[in-house]
Amino acid sequence: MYTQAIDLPGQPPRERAASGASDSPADPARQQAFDSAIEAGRKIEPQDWMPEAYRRTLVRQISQHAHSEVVGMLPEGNWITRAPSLRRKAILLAKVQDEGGHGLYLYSAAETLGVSRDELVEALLSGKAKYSSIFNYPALGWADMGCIGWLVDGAAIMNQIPLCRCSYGPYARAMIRICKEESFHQRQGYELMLALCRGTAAQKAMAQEALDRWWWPVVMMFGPSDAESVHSAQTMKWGIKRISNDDLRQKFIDATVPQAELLGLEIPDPHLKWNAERGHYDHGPIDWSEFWRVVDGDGPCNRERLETRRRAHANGAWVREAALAHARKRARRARQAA
Ligand code: FAQ
Repeated sequence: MYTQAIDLPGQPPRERAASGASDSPADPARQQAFDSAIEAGRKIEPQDWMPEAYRRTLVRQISQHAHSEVVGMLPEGNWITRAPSLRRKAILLAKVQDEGGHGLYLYSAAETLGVSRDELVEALLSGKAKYSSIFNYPALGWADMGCIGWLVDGAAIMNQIPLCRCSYGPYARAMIRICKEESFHQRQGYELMLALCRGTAAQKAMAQEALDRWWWPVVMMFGPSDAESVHSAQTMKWGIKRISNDDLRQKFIDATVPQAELLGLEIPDPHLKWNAERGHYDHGPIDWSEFWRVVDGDGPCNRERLETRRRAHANGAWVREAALAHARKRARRARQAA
């Protein structure tokens, strides 16, 4: 994986890709063109003028998303060598590779906004950048592979489908492909849960125990309640976010309860109840103190996850150096041949 922009000799340094981004309110015509595009549902592309705050918000969200995909490889990656059959191993391997690919599309989408891969990776490794809280929980047993696919990918799809309509073109297009792959991920997780739940009593107990641990962290994945969400109002105005955190959380719960019933598993929420008047499930209170503790770096695996990423990055230094040397050599040869 390249983590550096390649500035080849003789070429000017790479220009900021989103060259139109500006803090200056000076040009009302450009602001007007941007506002009209957003209102009309037209995509904003890297070469278009955009307000600096819009650019920064996208860099924040897309890079957090990319980091989540990359750190998200770790809980499942730990289980590849312990998969119980060749079929399960092949599925898990493919899924984890897909998550790595999602990270790459998303870093590329963020780079179109004028940040370098190096800056983004450095923000993750230094602990400055956020990534999804969910990946700071441990995967303790094989049933966790089912729960991650069924619930974590299920929640990810719920959040990402509306992002396919995001106002920023490169992000929206990346999400279309990612959602197709996430759909396979969710289905393989549910199928794994189904196999466990139709298996022995011990296998079903494993599935229930994993659901008991993953349920609330997944419910929290959608982010703080709408009342506490600092970014939602503006990102919804800009057409980046289309559905609020609480509404997505509700959609996820409504879709997941019947799936748990089919598995014969019990969701660990004594307050969970169908509310015919609202046409939705009511759920119990969310422990937001746990959510913020994990987001602020003190979850069960935050330190371990960052250390693993730092080690992997250091161990991959020789690959990046070799790839850059190869690219320079090819560029030199191309110039000589010209
Ligand atoms: N974890 O004002 P809001 C996946 C932060 S991909 C950590 O509501 P916003 C695939 C938030 O950043 C999962 N931090 O923020 C997979 C902000 O902090 P900041 C990732 C969180 O941006 C499956 C602050 O709280 N998906 O699972 C979380 O409007 C299996 C205030 O919050 C995406 O990133 C959290 N859960 O809404 C991979 C989707 N929630 O930046 C492997 C794109 C909130 O001011 C295996 N992102 N925060 O310092 C989004 O849709 C949004 O960014 C939200 C948050 C909904 C995550």
